[in-house]
Amino acid sequence: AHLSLLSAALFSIAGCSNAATEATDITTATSSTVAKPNIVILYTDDLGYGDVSAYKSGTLPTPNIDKLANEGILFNRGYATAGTCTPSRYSLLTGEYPFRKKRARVLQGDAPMLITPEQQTLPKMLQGAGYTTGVIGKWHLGLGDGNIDWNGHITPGANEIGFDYSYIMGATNDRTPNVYVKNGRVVNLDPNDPLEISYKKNFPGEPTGKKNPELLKMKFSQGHNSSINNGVSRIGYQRGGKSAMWVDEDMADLFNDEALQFVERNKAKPFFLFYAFHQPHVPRMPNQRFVGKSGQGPRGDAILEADWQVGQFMQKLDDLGLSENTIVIFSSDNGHVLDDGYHDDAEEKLGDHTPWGPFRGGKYSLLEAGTHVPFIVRWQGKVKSQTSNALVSQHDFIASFAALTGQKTTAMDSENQIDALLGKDENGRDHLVVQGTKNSFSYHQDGWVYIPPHKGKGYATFVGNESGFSKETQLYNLSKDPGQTTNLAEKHPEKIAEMKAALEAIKAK
Ligand code: NG6
Ligand code: CA
Repeated sequence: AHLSLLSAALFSIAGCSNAATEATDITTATSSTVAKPNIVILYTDDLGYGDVSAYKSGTLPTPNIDKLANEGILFNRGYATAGTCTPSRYSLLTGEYPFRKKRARVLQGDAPMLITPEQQTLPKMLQGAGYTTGVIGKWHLGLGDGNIDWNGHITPGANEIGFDYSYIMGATNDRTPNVYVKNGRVVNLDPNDPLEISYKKNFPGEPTGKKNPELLKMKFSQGHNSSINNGVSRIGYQRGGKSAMWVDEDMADLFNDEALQFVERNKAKPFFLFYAFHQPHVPRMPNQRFVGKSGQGPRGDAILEADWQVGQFMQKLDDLGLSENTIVIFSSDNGHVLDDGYHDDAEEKLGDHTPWGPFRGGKYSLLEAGTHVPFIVRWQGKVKSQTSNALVSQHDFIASFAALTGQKTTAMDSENQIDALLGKDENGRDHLVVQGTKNSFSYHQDGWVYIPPHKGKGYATFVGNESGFSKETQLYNLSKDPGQTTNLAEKHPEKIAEMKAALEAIKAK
């Protein structure tokens, strides 16, 4: 019964009062009585809270993302579940905290598929609701069974965990293989030039960044000294597959075309699109059209390019008359980083810009800027323009959209926060666990954050972002001190005890 009430509530948001009166049992309702808007997640890679000008803390203009925010809900307290990519994406797609999955940490390009085909996922759940599902862009959740033949059918992959269509970069733009994989097959591969991948050793005679710096157009600062493609050395080795190798400067246009075509193909039926941008992850190599445009070097230019993609995508929805029937979410997998392995002037040309917003830390961090990310939801004509202070997390999408579309979820950590996500509830979650690197945790509750003592350096090696690791217990009152300047642990032993117990209980679940 509570489900039908919920659907009635949603239809009152949607202004479809006729549908609300018909919605008796949402679980068995026909498609005309359940809300089935298209759902799109625009997911950036390493974009900081302060990188979106709608948050008014940086100096880089992102007009298209801001427009999305102005027409929808700008969340001030939106989170990824981890300070790096793979674990955040794992959570977003499965509704599970990453610590529940052993291998949910930054994966190499030959790592086996992390999500098993038996697991429930956001796209699979939505397939059950009649959606056509697609993923375009960065994957980084592993592929295959541990013994991939890159020249054959690569499986299990995105298609086996709920995506009807996939056009992906398998890992990251700084890792081999530097090829796109479409529905389990490498795109543009010449069978006479088979692709081989290794993360152990180089293939004899192949150049590397370390041996052949003269071949590089962008120099590495740390790691990233292995195989070279397009004048950039990467992590990992590759040989062959030359006709399939990507050109970094064309990647945005390619994903943009793919995304627009996906929408065009599916305009007549409900679709879910996970559109995972590669920017501003390293190597930052935007198209020539954006070079020099930000005044902040390649990192800023890459963000402007991503902002352009957002604009193109929104225009397409408008052109097809889909804006009022599409929920668009914009977020990032983790916070900002400047030098993440290449000399690209990110630090030198930063100027007054503050990608970390008002927060401490950044990518890899347990502190706020690691996981407190841009978070925008727009449902044109259905949800009022507003800012929200509700605590929202990406791993709640699965339970929330299951509730919206009349499906069930088995995801153990995901909460139905559809009211918060659609601007009807100002509170959202009352607690949240987020992860830094090395199995470290922060626990949020009622505006406070507790960080247990953790071994390790206070700064991420080379990168320089604060890790948040400390021998001391940390406790911050985020509602008064978002910049985490004052550790209140000694003042509130009772709060520490309570939060510690709550965190342990969630971990033990
Ligand atoms: C690190 C890489 C970094 C980046 C990161 C993954 C080095 C020195 N650093 O190991 O450049 O690729 O992994 O980033 O190799 S993420 O956003 O996909 O999690
Ligand atoms: Ca990332």
